[in-house]
Parts: sequence; structure tokens; C-alpha cells
Amino acid sequence: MTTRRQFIMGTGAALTALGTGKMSFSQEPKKKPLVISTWRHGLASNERAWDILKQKGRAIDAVEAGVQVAEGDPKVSSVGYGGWPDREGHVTLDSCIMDEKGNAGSVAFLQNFKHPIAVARKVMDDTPHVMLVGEGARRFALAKGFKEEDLLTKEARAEWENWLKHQEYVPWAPTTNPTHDTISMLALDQAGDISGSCTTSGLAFKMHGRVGDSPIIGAALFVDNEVGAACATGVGEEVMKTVGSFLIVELMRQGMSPTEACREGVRRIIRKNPNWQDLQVGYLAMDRQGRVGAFAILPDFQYAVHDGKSNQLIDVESYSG
Ligand code: SD4
Repeated sequence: MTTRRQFIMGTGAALTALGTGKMSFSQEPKKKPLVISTWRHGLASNERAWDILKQKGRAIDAVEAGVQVAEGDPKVSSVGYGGWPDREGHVTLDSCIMDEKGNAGSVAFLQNFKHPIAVARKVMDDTPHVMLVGEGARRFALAKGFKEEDLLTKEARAEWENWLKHQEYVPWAPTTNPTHDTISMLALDQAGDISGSCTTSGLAFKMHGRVGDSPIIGAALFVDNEVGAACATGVGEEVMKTVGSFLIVELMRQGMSPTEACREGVRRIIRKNPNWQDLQVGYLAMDRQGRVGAFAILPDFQYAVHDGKSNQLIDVESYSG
């Protein structure tokens, strides 16, 4: 017997035909330029990116500038300044960026710099490497003129002190604990080029030294200008183990729509995790025609899309319904 879930997971075309409000937006081809990003704070970040795109700016500049809005906002508890710390009280940041030529830059376990995405961009532009971590990344950032500052806000410290009382580590507890909200952003510029960025303070109260998917090219972000781009949010360990964003771009190359490819990305995680109800991963993708799609394990995932006519938040279809 086919369960409802098997039906949803197995038949992308059929699901589209159901024509839910959630799906119909994502299947429409969009006009260039276009920017999409994860979660509610994507709205403000999209505005900054749009300022660049509307002046015929490059997608790579838009995605770098856009996510800096979330990085600098102390109310966003899982990105940059104001991010909740690891279990030893350190705010450690992961970030990556990728352009239309396949160039990439990344930093991991970076501390005390408000805009890790800008450091990742410098790694891409000014070094022969893709990724710098820890002390080397710190020295590089200082050499490039970035200033060190304390990123642990009073509010984030209070959350950490509260956590120390019970010390239970729950990677994803969306109803009680906003330990998520990485921002990943994809943009298509007027020249038809795609770029992406991702930046986070990672999962709150993680082990000191833990690095998630967000700085890993192919996991939280992948761009191939011939096909499209994909990005991720959620429990990074699951995204890394399935190389999620690379997988989604390759599935789009084989002809899947962005939504179908994101759904298959989620399905790979579900198959390996009998405990999938305790995990959230959300994928967001865009093809080179500007079609957008997303899919998540759990229902709370949203993304923001700005196409010049509107900047709106879309609820994403999930495996759990
Ligand atoms: C991580 N993927 O560090 C990040 C966390 C996240 O929305 O996306 N939160 O695993």
C-alpha cells in the first residue's frame, strides 16, 4: 500500500499538480534579477542585496552584502553578532561564498569578527585557497583590516548561562529553542549569473571546535552557473553527510525542478535517519531560468524571495506535512 508520505516523496510532478499555495509560487519562472534567502531575516537581507542587483550589480556582490544584514543584527540568534555561543561560551562562526565562475572562499571556527562572509570573500579573491580556519583565519582577517570585537551579547550570554544549568544538547528544538536560523542566500543578476553565500554561528551549545555544513562548499552551498544553485539550513551534520547542495544542483542538471531536487535531498537524509522527526534541514534552490524551489524535513522552514515587485516570505512544504 502506498502511504501519503511515500506518495509525496515519490511523485514530484503529482505534488506540483496538487497546486498548494506553497508550491505554486516556487514553480513560476521568475524574471532576472532575483534574490532568495533562508528564514524571516532573509527579508531585510534581500533588501540590501536588491539594492545592488537593481543597479545591474553582480550577484556575488549582492550575496556578500545581503547576508551582512543578518550578521550584524544582534536579534538574530544564530548568525554573527548576537549568535548564541558554543557550550564554553564562545561565538564561533562559519561562512562561505561561491561565484558564477566556480570560485569559492570559506572560513570556519572564526571568532570575534562580525562579518565572516566578508572574510570568506577575501579568501576567495586574495588567496590561492578555498578555506581558512581558526588562528590562520584570524591572522588573515586582521591582515585584511577587519577588526576584532566581542560578539557575545548580554542576551546570548544569558541564554548560555541558562543552558549551563541543565546542559542538555538538542541540535534542533524548534518549538522551545531558536537555536537555528543560518542565513543562506542565492542571487541571479541581470547578466544571468548566479552566486551564493551562507553564514552562521552554527548550532547553539555545540562542542567547542565543532564546524557545521555552513562553510563547506557542496554541503551548505553550491553554485554551477550552467545549472543553478542550492543552499541549506538546519542540522549541518546531516547536510554534510549527504553533500546536500551539490546533490541538489546535480539533480537539477539531470532535469529535476528546484523543488523536486530539494525534495530528493531531504529524502536522502530521511532514509538514513529513523529519528528524522528530531531533525530539521531545509533546502532552497534556484535554476538558471530563475525558477525557485525549496523543501524541508519539518514544517517551520520559510524563505524570502525578492524579485523587484515584492519581497515576501514563503512557507515551505515539508516531509512531515
Ligand atoms: C550548522 N547548518 O551549523 C548550521 C545551523 C543552521 O539554521 O543552519 N541553522 O549546522
